[in-house]
Amino acid sequence: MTSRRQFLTTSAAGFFGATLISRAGAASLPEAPIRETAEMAPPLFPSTGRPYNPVVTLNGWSLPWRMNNGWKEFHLVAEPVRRQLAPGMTAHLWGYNGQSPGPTIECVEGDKVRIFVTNKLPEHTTIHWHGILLPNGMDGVGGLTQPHIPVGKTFVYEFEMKHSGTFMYHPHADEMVQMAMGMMGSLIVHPRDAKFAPVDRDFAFVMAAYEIEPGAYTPKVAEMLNFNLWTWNSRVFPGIDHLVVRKDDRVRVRIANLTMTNHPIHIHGHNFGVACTDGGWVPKGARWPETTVDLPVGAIRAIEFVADNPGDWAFHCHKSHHVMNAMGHDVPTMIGVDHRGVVEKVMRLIPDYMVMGERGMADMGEMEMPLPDNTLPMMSGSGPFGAIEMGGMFTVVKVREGLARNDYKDPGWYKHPAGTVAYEWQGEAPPAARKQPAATGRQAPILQARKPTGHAGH
Ligand SMILES: [Cu+2]
Repeated sequence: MTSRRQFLTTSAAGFFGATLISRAGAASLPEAPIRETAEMAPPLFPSTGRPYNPVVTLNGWSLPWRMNNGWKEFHLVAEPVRRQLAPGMTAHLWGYNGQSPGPTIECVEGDKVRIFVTNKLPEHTTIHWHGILLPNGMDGVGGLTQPHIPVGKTFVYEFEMKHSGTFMYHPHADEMVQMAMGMMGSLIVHPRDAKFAPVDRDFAFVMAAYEIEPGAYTPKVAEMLNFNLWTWNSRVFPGIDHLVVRKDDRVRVRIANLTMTNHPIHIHGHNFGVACTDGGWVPKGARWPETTVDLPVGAIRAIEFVADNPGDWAFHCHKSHHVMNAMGHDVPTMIGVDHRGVVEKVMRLIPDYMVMGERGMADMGEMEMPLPDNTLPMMSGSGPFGAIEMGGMFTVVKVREGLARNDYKDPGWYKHPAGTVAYEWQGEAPPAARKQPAATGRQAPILQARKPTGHAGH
């Protein structure tokens, strides 16, 4: 298995399973390609098997396969991995074939699929194929439908893809630990009829949450609700790929939720319909326009829209504490607190003491604070007009005219036509007209600030 570690480049040539077949031989395990970067791979167009229009996985890739007597064979290796969450922070996670999440598996309705799963974790595992209608013994629930896959062993799953749609895979063994460590991936079954539900751009990602203390590398696996990193495909803003889209393209975004809470996913400048869930396609007449769709835990939604509005459009979870990163979100509320006179006294004790938050927290988006090694500030990232003040589950849909069909290169920031950007009022500001308080003789209320006592429950 020494060749297994070979590094695959992002060039399309590096991804053809076919080139790996002859070496592996028909009666042997298929090769298990490995990828060790978080860079978006170009779509993997099928060189064998039924044709389909491939998806693009945000900060990810699709797993090559080999055809073997009518079976499509994949090889997943469960193993410890290193994942860069964004520049400046790397996590020690568990995943598949070199990354967390694992590679996207793509096949076609009617395909007979054989998936080899090798366990290189320090404990046993299984894989459950979430949403797939399959024989009970292939469902991957350790102890219930199969023995667990022991350390060092390889198990084989065989089933037919009876229906198309958006699914996912994850362990059904020591779940709280294995999912808290990042074991998951997208599973796409394309329709056999290429004219069914065609789109021009088709994106996929899985949402995962981690609790990694600033300076640490490994998630706290016993954590139940108190996570501090909210990720799309184990990446946080500003590390999440932009969704580059040609104007008037029909766009699908397939989103799976393997965090332990719901996420209202919101797009700007467009509206969408939910075209597919992990239960199947939504009939056209049953879709309604939305700009936000709530994703329950353990659910998948594929949204579709026509990108008819050029620009850089925010695309994010609407829970504001899910668009921030690990460092600094346990500071007390200081709005309205007057620090004058206190700062010098504190600085005699703590020379690095900083006054923060007395006018709100926006300053933190621009502040160059000393950080411990390996963590990310609560809000970061910059745009053409300054700090974006986000983290976590936030990225940008870039709608541009004149892109080529499969061009996902970053086109840079949107150049707004003259006169289309919000601007400062240059005239005179009217005096603030405020009603005088009635003389009641009562004292003005005293503002009380209460420090937050933790952030459990999200
Ligand atoms: Cu969220």
